[in-house]
Amino acid sequence: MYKITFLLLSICYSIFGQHNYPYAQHLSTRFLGAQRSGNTKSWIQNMQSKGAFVNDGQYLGKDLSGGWHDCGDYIKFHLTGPYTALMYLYGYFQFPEVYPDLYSADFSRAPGNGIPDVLDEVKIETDYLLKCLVGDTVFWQIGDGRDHDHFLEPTTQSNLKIYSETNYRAIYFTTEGKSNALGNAAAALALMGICYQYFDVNYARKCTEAAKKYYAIACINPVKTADARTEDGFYEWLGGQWSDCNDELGMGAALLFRVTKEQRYLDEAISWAKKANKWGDFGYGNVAHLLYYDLYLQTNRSDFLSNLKWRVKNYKTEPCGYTHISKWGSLRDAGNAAFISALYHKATGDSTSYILAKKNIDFILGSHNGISEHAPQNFSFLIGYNVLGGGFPQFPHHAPALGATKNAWDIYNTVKDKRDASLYQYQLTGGLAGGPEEACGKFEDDINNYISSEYCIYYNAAFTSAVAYINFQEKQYLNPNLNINIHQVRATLNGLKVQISISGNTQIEIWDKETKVWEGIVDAKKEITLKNNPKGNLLIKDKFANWQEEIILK
Ligand SMILES: [Ca+2]
Ligand SMILES: [Ca+2]
Repeated sequence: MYKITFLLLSICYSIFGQHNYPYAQHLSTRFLGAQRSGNTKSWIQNMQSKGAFVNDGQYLGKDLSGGWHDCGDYIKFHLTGPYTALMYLYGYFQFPEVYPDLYSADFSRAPGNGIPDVLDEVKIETDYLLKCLVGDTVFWQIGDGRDHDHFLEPTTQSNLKIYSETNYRAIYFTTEGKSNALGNAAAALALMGICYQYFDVNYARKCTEAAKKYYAIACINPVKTADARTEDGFYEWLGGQWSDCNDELGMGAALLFRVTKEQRYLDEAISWAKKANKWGDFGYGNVAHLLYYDLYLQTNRSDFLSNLKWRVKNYKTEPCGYTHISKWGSLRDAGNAAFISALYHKATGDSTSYILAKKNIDFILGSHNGISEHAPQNFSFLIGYNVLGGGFPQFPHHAPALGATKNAWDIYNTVKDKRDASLYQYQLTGGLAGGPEEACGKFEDDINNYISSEYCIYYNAAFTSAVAYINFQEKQYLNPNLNINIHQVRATLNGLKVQISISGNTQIEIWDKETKVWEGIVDAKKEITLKNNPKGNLLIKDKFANWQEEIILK
């Protein structure tokens, strides 16, 4: 006889059609939890650990811990972090209906904390942006190239004395300019000031006040410093056509107008927008097209819509099904193209732009006939998403996922040479791969290939909002009021049968002591047969919503 433990959960997903877009949106949102720095309960560190890089700022007498690590490394940039926050938030701002609340900020189990998970995730970064503004000074980068000499898990690496023989990381600060980075920070905080007011009005106000200050500092000598990125050397290619900061300043001003209603912000936003780079790509160096969209909504001016239209109508798709723009981070670009096309569709109803957006998302999720040896037919480039059954990447260039506490480069080389994924300590669930290096070829799922196989916060950013738009458009809402039940466990000649019912769908695992005995997606009612009789009580886990429950066997 088995005593059954009943479980009621506020969780569900829905499958509509071939892909499971709500599930993809959830995975790509929760991915941000792997990038958390400081003592912010990253799910890719031991939860018992006291965090990593908790002493950021300490030698200046400041607490600059928290925020997001950039990619598979541990540097914190004001260029990419706030941009990422802005992209995630803008989707929520435009279609909040499709954003679920499945967990709390520290990944405690469902039913969540009453706050959409996307806001829980973004608040990690906005908390950090608030800390980094001290009086008239902004601390705009923490850590630098010395970080890349090591590949250890976060807590271990944060104890290394690699910064002038200390473990106090380098901190870069300014009292003017850095306008692309600070403009993005102003935009992200202003939008948080709008989105968070329904959950904590005081926090929202704090964000708004900080946004004003970031914007003011960014406006001091903006041209002089926006392209002088010699200190860090990572994003220095953002010189040239990318050095334009009119787009980020405009975005900051446009969103400040939304939250403050002070006319000067709108006037300034329009003035920046006129000077922005409308012929460029849309992405983390250039948010001009999002600015045009936002100003079109606010002013109804057709010139802004025309600028947006030019960008969208100049996207092409390759024969294999997606928009390929550059070798490095090609799926980041595909996600960007999808999001800006989705917004154009929202503004105009233009069906070809919606089709383009969806083609890019579908490609990323596995709708293709094979790209390379490592990306066969139906291979999904989003880790953990395997709805079409073609698999997903196993070898991310990502130090926290590798999780080495010592001899990291030895382990790295073994993973590379023997293609041994079992040496990773964590699955980088929700991470979006850099992608194919050629239009329809050369994708290497390889820890040693940081072009194909790096994973960054700003790769997932616009992609996630594009997926959310598909959910919005196709009414694939996540309903947080449905249940999962374990309602029958019985022994048979073929093994133990566990029957589970669920109103939507989720991915679960069943564990027998230390051994995973089953995993898969459960939707509606499912009977799972375990081949061997369990040694003890079974544990059923949903690692995404972070709950587990014992099935007590007597
Ligand atoms: Ca939540
Ligand atoms: Ca720019």
